[in-house]
Amino acid sequence: MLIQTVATQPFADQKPGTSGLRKKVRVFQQAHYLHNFVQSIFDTLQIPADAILTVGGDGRFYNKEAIQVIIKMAAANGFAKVLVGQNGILSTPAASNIIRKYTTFGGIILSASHNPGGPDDDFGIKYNTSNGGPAPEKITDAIFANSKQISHYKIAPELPEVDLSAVGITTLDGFEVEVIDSVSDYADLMQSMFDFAAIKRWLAAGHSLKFDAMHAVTGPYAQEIFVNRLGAPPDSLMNCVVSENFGGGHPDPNLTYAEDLVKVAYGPQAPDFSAASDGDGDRNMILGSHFFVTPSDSLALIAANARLIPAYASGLSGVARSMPTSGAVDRVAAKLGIDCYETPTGWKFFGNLMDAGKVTLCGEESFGTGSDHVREKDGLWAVLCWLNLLAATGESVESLVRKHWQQYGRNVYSRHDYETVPTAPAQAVMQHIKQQFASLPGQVFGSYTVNTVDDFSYTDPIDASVSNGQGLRILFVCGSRVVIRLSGTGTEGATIRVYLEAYTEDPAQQQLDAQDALAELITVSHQISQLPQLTGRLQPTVIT
Ligand code: G16
Repeated sequence: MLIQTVATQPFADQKPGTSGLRKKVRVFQQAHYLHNFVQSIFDTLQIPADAILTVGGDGRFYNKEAIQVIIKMAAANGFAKVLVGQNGILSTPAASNIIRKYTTFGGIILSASHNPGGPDDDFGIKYNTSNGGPAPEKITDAIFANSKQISHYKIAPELPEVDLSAVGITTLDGFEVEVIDSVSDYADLMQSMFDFAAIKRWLAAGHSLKFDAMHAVTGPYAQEIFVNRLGAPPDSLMNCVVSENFGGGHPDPNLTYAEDLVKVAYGPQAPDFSAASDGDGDRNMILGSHFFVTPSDSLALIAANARLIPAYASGLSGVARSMPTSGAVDRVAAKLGIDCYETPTGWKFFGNLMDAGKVTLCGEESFGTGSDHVREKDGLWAVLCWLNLLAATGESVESLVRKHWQQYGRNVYSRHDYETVPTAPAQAVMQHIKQQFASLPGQVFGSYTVNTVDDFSYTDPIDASVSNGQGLRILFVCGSRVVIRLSGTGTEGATIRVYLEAYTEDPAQQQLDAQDALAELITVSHQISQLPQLTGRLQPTVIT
């Protein structure tokens, strides 16, 4: 096989963010841009002679072109084989499963997750290691270092384009590309974990389900699992045909962007259970009839009731949450007598804990929930957890959550996002808070007294690696808190995230809408951060 070495120049902006490199499609379309990053990944790896690479993406614009390039570069860089999802499709959790099930060397996932797709929108690429999880920081730092000094990349230019539409094997000079069914391995895994018979009975008894794939990758997975295997009526699915630009929408399952589903869930014919997933299928939103479940509560509730799910019938080894996620799951862990870990934002921080057997369930406020069945968060898994719990208890979504609050108290929670803020004022907000680190403790703002302020730092309990600068925390004497950090997944300007949390055992307070219950804390967060004054933004873009 002819292997060409192509001279190239470094790009300065290939630093992976919270979850891989995410940029506008047009940035990736620049000559050599994608090639440089892929070579920078391969240069960090010691690739053995029999190494297999898993490749797949969320079906967004530029997915198929990028896959052809990656196949040619994998061949030139010494991989023996590439496993690729049919039509280039693998949801992120399905890719993680393929890496683990077929013990491949690692995988490349093409996705910008919940960000919009299309020629003027976003694309992304990330590397997952052989445990199926996103590469840890030491690898992403090495990839970035390589990208800054790259001088050439290797490619097999004569390898023919692979027909991604047909399942099968193509061989060339000993190098193999296998196009695999994107759905069946994942659907089998789900069927092995949950009580499908009970969920089937629950559906057959007349309970209703609505799932919104937001025109993104979970469409074919939902068809197979909910309709083909669980017997849900076909109209239980909406927006389930994968489109390269996600129907022109923003495939982010929250109350703002999943508005088609929210209208149904809060409408006159509201189903018993509604859910949505994002661009690459790792996020989830859970709704009951006229009722929204925060991701933090969802994690706590799944943990509290996990024994009702066959895969977790023997209990949990421990749980973990990202720092900005509410402390609801901590209370469940305390009651169960298991450990609860607090990590920085980013699923990659859960990998070591899961590999070491220290945690079974993990979750993040950013609509991510998952377990050690793969090493990514998993949208459809979370949906199946809820369906299994509804079937096993006979309760409604709302009654399950309200009973949980009665038992554990409620961590009233909300996140306010200020999207596409110019970088300078966003940095100014962070600086303004940091400048007050010494003076804030003890200060009184209305009914809130500041206890401590810090910039969250994490030492991994398994490999002792340290991650600094993971978010500013303002902790109040009463146990409430405000966390402010800049998103690491946006592609335009900065997104400021403000996380607000207050704990209450008062049944009357528990009934309040979160925005009402948190109103004073929101005002206090503005006073301390000066966010409205420094950014000119008076309202968040998205409230969840
Ligand atoms: C990624 C990460 C998550 C993280 C989320 C939000 O999710 O995998 O762990 O919580 O980004 O990060 P940020 O607040 O920095 O935008 P996804 O679904 O975008 O891959």
